[in-house]
Amino acid sequence: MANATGMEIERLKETAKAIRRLIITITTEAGSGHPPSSLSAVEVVTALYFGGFLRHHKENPRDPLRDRFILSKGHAVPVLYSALCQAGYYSVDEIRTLRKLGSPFEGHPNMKRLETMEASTGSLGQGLSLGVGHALGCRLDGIDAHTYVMLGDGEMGEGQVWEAVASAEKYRLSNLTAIVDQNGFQQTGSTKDVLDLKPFAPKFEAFGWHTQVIDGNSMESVVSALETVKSVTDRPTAIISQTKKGFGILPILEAAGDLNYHGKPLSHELAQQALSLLS
Ligand SMILES: Cc1ncc(C[n+]2csc(CCOP(=O)(O)OP(=O)(O)O)c2C)c(N)n1
Ligand SMILES: [Mg+2]
Repeated sequence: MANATGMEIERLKETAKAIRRLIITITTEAGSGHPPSSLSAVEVVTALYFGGFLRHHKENPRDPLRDRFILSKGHAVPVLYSALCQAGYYSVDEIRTLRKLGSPFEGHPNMKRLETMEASTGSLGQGLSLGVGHALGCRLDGIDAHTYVMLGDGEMGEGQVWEAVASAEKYRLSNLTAIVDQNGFQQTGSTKDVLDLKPFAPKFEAFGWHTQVIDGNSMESVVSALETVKSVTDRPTAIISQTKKGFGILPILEAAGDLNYHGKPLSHELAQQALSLLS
């Protein structure tokens, strides 16, 4: 979506809202899951799938020529199921089976159950290494495809992430983009309190990556950052996406006195309130 018009941005914002509604609906119905972790990532996932950045085909999800999106913070998979539903891959009824016994819509992405899942993630720290593999593999096969990996800010404390950061630069993987969903929280509290890694941008830059810091809940900023990524042809790219965990339903989390609200679905009553906020 080079030079996205105001109308296109508005369309993406409406799509983001619909995806947020689906996230609330399916996690409340499941009675478990991670709605706030999913909600912070909505603008990025929406722009990738609906803004023309991620080449994907409903008819052939494993097309070798596809671009890849790896959700390394796999617990946020309701955002991905909801985006794929919105894109017509799955019906609402299908994704409503989230976390139910026998459903392929598991609590974390399972690539053996769903061919739209690029990687089986959930054990944090591994997705960027998988992304390096995809990016290298595509290059070796002469495939002009881009791999995007989304990581959590808590996840950045995993040592394996930094091995992947170093190796991506060694191979000058300009077909790889890491997106850090910096929502300020992880499982047990604020990311700064649990393990304060200080600003991410200088670290990526020190490893030789092209790096942008953006407001990740602003569709305009996300679209513009993804456009910039396309112009970088000599090294891997990082987007530090500063977001709010639970973006879209913050008044509800505030009223509940828990801005992290990690790993908890909304009650049916709170979900109704959330859906009217998102209408
Ligand atoms: C290796 C590993 N350790 C611990 C966990 C448990 N866990 C699930 S979510 C989470 C917090 C992740 O925080 P962050 O990466 O910031 O993602 P957010 O939920 O904030 O989007 C943790 C520690 C895990 N899934 N994998
Ligand atoms: Mg986080």
